Amino acid sequence: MARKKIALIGAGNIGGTLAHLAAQKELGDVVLFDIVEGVPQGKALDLSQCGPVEGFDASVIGTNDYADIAGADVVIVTAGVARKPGMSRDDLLGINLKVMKSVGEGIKQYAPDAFVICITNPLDAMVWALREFSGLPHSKVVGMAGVLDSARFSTFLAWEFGVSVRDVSSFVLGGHGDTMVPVVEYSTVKGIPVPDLIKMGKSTQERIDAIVKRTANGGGEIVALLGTGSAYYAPATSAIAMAQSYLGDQKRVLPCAAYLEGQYGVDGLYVGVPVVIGKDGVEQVIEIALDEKAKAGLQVSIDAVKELLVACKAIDGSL
Ligand code: TXD
Repeated sequence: MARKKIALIGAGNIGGTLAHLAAQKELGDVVLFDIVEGVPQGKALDLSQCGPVEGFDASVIGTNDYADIAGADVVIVTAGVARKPGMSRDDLLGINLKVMKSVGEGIKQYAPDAFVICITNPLDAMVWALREFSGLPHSKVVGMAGVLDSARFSTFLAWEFGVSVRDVSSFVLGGHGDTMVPVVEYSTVKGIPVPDLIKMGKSTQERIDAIVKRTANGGGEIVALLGTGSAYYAPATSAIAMAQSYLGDQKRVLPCAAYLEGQYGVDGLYVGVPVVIGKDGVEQVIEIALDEKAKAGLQVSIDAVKELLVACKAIDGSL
């Protein structure tokens, strides 16, 4: 059977890490694309030379030509620029929107049957724009944020309770970052909900509230420590889990930025919700009952996404 093909658009920190993980896990042959000449080729050569040591046969090539992504099964998009000092949120939006336009057109032309995972920020708006520009079905274009946010939440909960991260399952909804909504009632240690663990004296409401806050600021905490750039190991591994669920038809339940058509009272927006990812892409959106606090939190997220889409449409009249 021919190997699958994984195209990575953007060969920066996350793109390079994605290429390494995809090759190591033999998800398929890897094509690393960037507009900067030399960087994807250099990283691909370096990564190819991991093969003999790590024992993978996947090929890794670097390119500046979209034609090389032809027929990709999965496309993961990290292309764009990060916000720099002096740059407004709208400046960033304008730049990355243009990037999504070129990436979307490249995917439309060369990989229209791919499952597309967008990582570029501001995530909830960029995934929407990428879908618009690519014209792919909504079920085949998703945003990665929730897997990362819930991984951060689970890490902190495991530390708090002194248990294995494997026994922690945490639940987040909504946008990426500030507007994320961690749902504590659905977060568990081996099935025991966090509120019950508080009742059992394993933690306190105050400590859990602090963890929720730390999770929402999880990206910012790393940016501040690094001084330059943002997190890339956990963002990359999160997107790989989504790609694996698609390629292996695993039907994992993963929180992703997915297109809603009425679910959670939202129509026509990408919002972070639990979905089932299998061979058809997003196969189900799981709609859970929310209490008033979570509903209000989700509404804040939804309003923030709506605002971003208005700004996108003002910048690009074709949207
Ligand atoms: O949870 C999440 N979704 C995120 C999102 C978590 C962490 C970081 N998140 C965002 O991912 C971050 O704000 C950025 O928007 C992306 C990528 O982060 P990364 O750390 O990989 O950024 P880099 O290292 O700056 O890489 C971006 C690459 C760089 O090599 C550019 O040359 C390239 O994108 N680039 C392009 N590639 C293709 N096409 C175009 N037009 C283009 N423009 C820039």
